[in-house]
Amino acid sequence: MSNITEFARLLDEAARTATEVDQIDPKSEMSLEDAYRVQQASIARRLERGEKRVGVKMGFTSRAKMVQMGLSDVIWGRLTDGMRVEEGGKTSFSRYVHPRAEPEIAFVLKKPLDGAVTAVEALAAVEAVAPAIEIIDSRYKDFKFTLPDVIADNASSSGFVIGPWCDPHQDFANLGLTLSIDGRVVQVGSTAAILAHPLRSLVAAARLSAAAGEPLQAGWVVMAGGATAAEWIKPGQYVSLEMEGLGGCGFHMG
Ligand code: OOG
Ligand code: MG
Repeated sequence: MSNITEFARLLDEAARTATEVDQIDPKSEMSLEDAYRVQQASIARRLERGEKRVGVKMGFTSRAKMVQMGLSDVIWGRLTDGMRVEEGGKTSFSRYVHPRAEPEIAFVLKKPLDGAVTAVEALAAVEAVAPAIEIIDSRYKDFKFTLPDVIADNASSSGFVIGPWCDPHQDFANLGLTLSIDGRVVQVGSTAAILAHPLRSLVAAARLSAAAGEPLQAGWVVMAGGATAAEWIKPGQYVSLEMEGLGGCGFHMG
């Protein structure tokens, strides 16, 4: 379908050049399958430019995020190495249209996870867990979108920062966390906000990725989704996350 290729080109170019675009499906007429086809084709363009696939991000896995964006279906997107921001490092504001940051927890896998798995099976495939910050940046004007829009736009995925990798055998079901900007706490929450247990997000990632024909691979990172609402980030700010028991991470928005 040429529409799919055309929307993929539009959204990939918008992301590449940090330029906002009109919503592609403001009336929500596109099927979710087609929206994911646009996402896949858009990421394929990044891979053709030499980026490497490194994992999956989950979206709308907490009530705080659903309420903030007015959508309630769990979505997912594809992560590439080009989206990685070094822990404690700097990312340039010019790479984004209107970035926001949100506190998450990340998994890295030591085994593939294919299809329907239990939480126990999912945990057995986890090499480590880490506190993480996602930088989301919708390519749509005013950060406004329908469900097909945001899926096509790779679930607003733009950057991710990962803190220290920790033993996954500690209990990470309900860890307190704070997100700070320039040292001022702006969001307080818990990993329990993520589907009541972040492992549920990994289980969903395994199911959805396999259904798309791209099962989770050993070495991939899975971002579990924002535990709180996201915060706007301005140039010059330092954004940091502290998570009970796991430590923290941060980045400069240059
Ligand atoms: C969509 C992405 C949602 C999350 O963690 O819930 C997401 C958005 O809010 O723009 O990344
Ligand atoms: Mg997120």
